[in-house]
Amino acid sequence: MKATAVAPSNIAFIKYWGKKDEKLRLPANGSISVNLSGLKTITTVEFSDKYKIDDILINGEKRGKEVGRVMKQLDRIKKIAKIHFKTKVISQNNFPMASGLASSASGFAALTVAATKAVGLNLSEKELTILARLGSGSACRSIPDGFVEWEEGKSHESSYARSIFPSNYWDLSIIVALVESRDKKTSSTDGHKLAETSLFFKTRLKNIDNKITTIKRLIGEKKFKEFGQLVEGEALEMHSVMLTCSPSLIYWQPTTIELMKLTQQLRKEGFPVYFTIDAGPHLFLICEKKNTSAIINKLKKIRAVKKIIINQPDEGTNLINQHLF
Ligand code: 2P0
Repeated sequence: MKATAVAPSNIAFIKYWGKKDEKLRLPANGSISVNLSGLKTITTVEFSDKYKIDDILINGEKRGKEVGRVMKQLDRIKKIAKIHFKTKVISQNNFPMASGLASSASGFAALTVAATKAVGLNLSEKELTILARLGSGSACRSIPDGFVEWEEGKSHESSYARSIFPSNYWDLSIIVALVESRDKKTSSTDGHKLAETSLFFKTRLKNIDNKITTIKRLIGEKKFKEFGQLVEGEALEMHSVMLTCSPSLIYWQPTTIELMKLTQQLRKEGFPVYFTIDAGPHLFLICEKKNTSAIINKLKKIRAVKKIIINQPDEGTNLINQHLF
């Protein structure tokens, strides 16, 4: 009863920020994302009566803050499979742990796919996304292939993710510029709770379905410039909600703003590139693949950028035969 899965992280073009049901992790709105080829989690799970205690090792740490959430997710899966064995889990990210890059999406996607396989459940992709969502909302988007829509849904069963375009549909690069930050980060789970304290939140929700319809059309037509403008505006809109909630959430660092301005400057110089930002200080620059090296050369000149990670749209979560133990 052992299985291993590899899951990509994802970045949202239209963001999930705010929940309408905390416990079920039902989002306040639907979201659209793409899987990232350079940011992955690999997880091996084994259920066995040979284990006397649960043993969870995440990025080499026994007592990481994620362990409690991992145990809860394993309990959900054991309950469905009606088994009571103890569990061993080893999970590794291929991106730096201390970077502040979110790992809950790839982490809970890999855990859910590996653990359900290890207990012998044969769930459909849709069922896997519903289950992963309970671990971490954005994790549901890391399971299907390529460009993904998370249907908001009105109930547990109707809030799931599905692929809208395959990973090879559009040759984009998503370049992550890592920005150093010493601030203690407010977790996304805590941040979501504050969203509705912003006066802008209601207005955002009024327009979000239109945005989702538009972005799907623009991806479908591969209209890069209009797509990029919408994605960049959406990131700024989500951060406007964050900045104006109470207490205010300021995820940016001075370098974040420097990089936003660099992106504008690059456009003036004729490079079509747009940014998006997650719940953190890092910039995700989006360009057509053919322009990747030109943009990287510009980024390398910014001293405050600690590391650059290049991504292409990626497949969803897959089972593999190479186990970590
Ligand atoms: C997103 N984020 O759509 C948005 C944009 C961050 C900013 O989904 O509480 O870690 O585990 O459901 O999924 C981060 O939130 O929150 C997130 P939980 P999650 O990617």
